[in-house]
Amino acid sequence: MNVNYKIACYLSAIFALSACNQSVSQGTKTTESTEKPCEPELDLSPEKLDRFGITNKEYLSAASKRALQWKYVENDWYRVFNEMKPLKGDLAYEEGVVRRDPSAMIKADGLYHVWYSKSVGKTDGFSGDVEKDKVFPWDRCTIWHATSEDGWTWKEDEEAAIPLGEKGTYDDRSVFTVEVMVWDGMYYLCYQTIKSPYNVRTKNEVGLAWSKSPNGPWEKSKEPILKPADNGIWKGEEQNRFSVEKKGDFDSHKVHDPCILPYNGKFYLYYKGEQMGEEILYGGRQIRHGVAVADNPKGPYEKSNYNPISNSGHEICVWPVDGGIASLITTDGPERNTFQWSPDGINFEIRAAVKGANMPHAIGLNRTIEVSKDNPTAIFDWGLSHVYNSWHYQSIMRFDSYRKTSHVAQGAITPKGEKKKDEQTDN
Ligand code: AAL
Repeated sequence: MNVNYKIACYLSAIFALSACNQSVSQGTKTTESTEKPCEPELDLSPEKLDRFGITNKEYLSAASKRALQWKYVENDWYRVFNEMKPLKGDLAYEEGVVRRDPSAMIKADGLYHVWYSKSVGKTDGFSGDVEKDKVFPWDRCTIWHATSEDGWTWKEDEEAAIPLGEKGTYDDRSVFTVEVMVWDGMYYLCYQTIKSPYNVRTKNEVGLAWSKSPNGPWEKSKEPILKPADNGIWKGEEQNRFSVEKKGDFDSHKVHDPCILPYNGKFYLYYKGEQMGEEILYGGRQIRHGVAVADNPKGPYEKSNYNPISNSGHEICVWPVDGGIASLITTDGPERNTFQWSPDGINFEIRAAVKGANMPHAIGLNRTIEVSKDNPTAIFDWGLSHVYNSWHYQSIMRFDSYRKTSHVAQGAITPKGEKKKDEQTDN
């Protein structure tokens, strides 16, 4: 028996993963196994078979086998999102202005605070002179701050919270997609950075700024706190991001959407990685998530050996709950539109699917809402996200959602034995 195959069977038995009927690929050579295929251990108890409506355990379809391996099938994480609603005051939609990628919302001095990317003017793309043009809506952005008493009407500061760095520095072209962390009386903003020129092959990094007050002034890190892996090789000189000799790690091109959470006495910097030579898989972009851990908020951040920690998702949306870290996986990959949870900040499992309709894709979580083991997704009651008014202009809007744990017709009896009254109270 091939050694790799033996190991795969052993691991699948331990973790009850589906490594069955597989062939083992070694470089270009693929060996069909003649051994009896290894099968994951399945719970075939009468209760389990009855719950999943499986009539005959001798005839298990691939779908039934997968269902029997699901780890979490309860409904306590499920959410339904309503249509997003416009904000008022300075964050109402403004023609000619991009406001996007809001940070989490926090409360200080009785006010809600949010930070976001802001730029002006339309997007030119990459076909002209990238030294002069605006290549993306998030190009030539600075980071702005606004406050609100009620989360609806917002007042924007007169000046950017985080301006561009001086010419020649790592953040001289754009600073954007910001997140906030409050720790030990200090405020930290982490955000994406671009150094000019902004080409399709330009590497994207992450910067950090800190202040004693949410109103600044902010002191910026002299160097990025996170960089893409340096082990991919471009093919040729043309500005083509799909053409590579070697792709390198999952984050060899860009590190994006940073979000730092204090966790287990350390600081976990979650981020999205983009790989050189990105592919389209499962009908979505090849986007993955990673984490880097530090002893101090300012770093140094060390990438986890377990990266990538998600093979699906897009913008990072993570929050602590029940002693672990939860994550909303959106947009890309086979596990898109799922809530996931990990007991250790690294090993995430699916807890629920989320209805895609109305689901915001660039969520700034409302960190003023408390979550609990009993209502782990309460943090989605309301918060901020952005919408594309057009490719050129985006604006920040307010989302809200409600918990849904059963599917009951109006006036009928709920699983808890109560009468259902209206659409939004069937939990
Ligand atoms: C978003 C985010 C990052 C990207 C761009 C702006 O969806 O993933 O922020 O750089 O698009």
